Amino acid sequence: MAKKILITAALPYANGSIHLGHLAGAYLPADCYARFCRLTGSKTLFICGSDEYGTAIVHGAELLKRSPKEHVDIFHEMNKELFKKLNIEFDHYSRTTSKYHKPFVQEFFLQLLKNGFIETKESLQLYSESEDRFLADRFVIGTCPKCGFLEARGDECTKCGASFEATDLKNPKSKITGSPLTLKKTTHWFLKCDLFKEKLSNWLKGLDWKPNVKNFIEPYIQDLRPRAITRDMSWGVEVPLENSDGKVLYVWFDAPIGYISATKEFFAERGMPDEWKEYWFDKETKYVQFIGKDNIVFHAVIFPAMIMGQDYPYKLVDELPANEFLNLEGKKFSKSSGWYIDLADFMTRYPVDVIRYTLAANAPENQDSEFTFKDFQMRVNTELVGKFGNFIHRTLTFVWDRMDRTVPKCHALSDLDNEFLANIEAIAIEAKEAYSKFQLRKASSCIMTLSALANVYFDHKKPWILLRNKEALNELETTIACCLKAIKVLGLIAEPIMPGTCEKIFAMINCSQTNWDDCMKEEIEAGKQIKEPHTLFGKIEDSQIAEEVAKLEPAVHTKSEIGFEDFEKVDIRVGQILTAESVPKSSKLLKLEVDFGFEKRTIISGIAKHYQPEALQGKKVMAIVNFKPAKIMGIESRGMILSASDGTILELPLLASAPLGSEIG
Ligand code: B3M
Ligand code: ZN
Repeated sequence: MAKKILITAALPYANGSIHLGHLAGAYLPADCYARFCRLTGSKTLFICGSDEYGTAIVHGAELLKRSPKEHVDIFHEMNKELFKKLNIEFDHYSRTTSKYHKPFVQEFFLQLLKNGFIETKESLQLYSESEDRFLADRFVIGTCPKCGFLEARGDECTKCGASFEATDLKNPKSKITGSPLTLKKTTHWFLKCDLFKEKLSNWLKGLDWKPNVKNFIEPYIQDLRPRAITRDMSWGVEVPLENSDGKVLYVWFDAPIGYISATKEFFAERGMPDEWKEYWFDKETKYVQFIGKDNIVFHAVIFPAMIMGQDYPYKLVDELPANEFLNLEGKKFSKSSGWYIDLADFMTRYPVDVIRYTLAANAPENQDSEFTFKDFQMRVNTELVGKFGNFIHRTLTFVWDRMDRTVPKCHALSDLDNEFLANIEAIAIEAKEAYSKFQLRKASSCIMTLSALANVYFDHKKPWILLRNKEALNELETTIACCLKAIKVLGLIAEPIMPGTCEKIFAMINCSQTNWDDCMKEEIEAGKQIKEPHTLFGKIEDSQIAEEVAKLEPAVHTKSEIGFEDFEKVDIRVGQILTAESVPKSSKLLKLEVDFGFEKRTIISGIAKHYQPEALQGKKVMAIVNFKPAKIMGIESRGMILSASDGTILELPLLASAPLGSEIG
């Protein structure tokens, strides 16, 4: 292990609360790794913070009628609190609105400019005539230029993971109003990413990263072009140049620099203003960035290029464990459609460590993985309660009740004891290697393998029988001493994943948690008293799981907000159906003659599957009368009848006595 380790986890946007997917993809693996590094005695620094600029924030704040600052203040605190409850132990959790951040970002920009890596260009950017402003990134939706997904964002496609400029989208529209956008000239600063192609390629060749990361970025580097790093808006780090009013740096330019500014803040606040350089300027530092796969390009290409263009020797990332996505019961997590688990609420019902363990055991390391409630219940009931908790509890209650609460001596070892102890050693080595390679699935399975073996050993040795035979006292004591050793090692190898539980385990066996190697070497002193054992986990009932599943009702997605002036444009009137007949060659359409009092009109309506023509005669309905006339199956239709439908059932809202032609509003 390296002596000094710098760990960062992607800065979450302060635009919503983090969910299980974020936790599984970045924060839990990072926290487990940080805990593991601390356990092995490496000097470890674990840095994170809120990402507080960018269009996603401005958009989120606008929707909730708050200022961006009010908005980020709320979510920064909320996420910080959530991380604390989840036992994600950052050394420092900062934010990009911190006073340390802006000067750092501006300095980065100025050095890149001085070194010839930034150019200004007048270019065409997307402009909303109706909102009278340029729109970028998350304010824009359109068709992905790579995969054709219809709802790609202005800066990335959530379907295929492509990253691009908003102007690359086909049919770009305003996310707010849905109206099409035009192109308008504006001046921006561009990072000449293409100048770094060779350097990036050579650097990447020397790295031993997961194929999913390398395969993704190699072609990306070959295709690098200058990239706009400024935006026309007011929320962000201002461009530090004259005549740049209304321009701020793009959020993906400033955010990664947050890793450095947060480190500086951490040490500055502890009275060591230059100590951050011990991590960022020292080649001996091992720098590990934990991210989700959607953040690969910026961490593996753009931020490294920005660093390569600096005069100072900032560390480039050494390891980039980019995880795939975690899905929920077969679908993507989506707060807006109700398909998500509210973490704060979930933690009121289940202990943090069972959540951490389940996520670690299902970590989306090499492919997308699933969180399902059935699996959650199985992990808890079968694995944590049935294997891990059961072994620890049966051993400790035995010592407490039958052996005078005292740690026994270890006498001569039988073959079985030797085999058991060798297995404990081997599994601990395997777990150590798994943690050092960011393999949480493997580390979790080591915990369960050892628990299962230990239960088999206990069953085989039958200490409750040995107890009855005075001559077997040595064998009994040796058996229990071996079991206590197994508990200690379980407490060690599970610590990065279940820190709270392992603290309890160590307290019960009356040992202090030391570092990895010492813990493996030191025996638990014979003659020492243990503390009263308590069960570590409770079972999850089927009824609880059923309740959780029922909560996953997808919420209704309403259309984007409109003002009264928009509604006023729609002219809805009361009309009476005079005649109705089916349209030849169509199973869906009916041709209606409707009397609005001031005029009779022909309207084609798609209600044939739900109404017999004769049943409609004389009915008073509502219709939009200023709808553009349209030719449907060769017939001109002048209006649209309103109906209620959930996609299966359709019903016409009918009026009783309102006069023909009355306005609906
Ligand atoms: N906030 C993206 C995200 O939360 C972004 C990460 C920044 S890391 C410097 O997915
Ligand atoms: Zn796409």
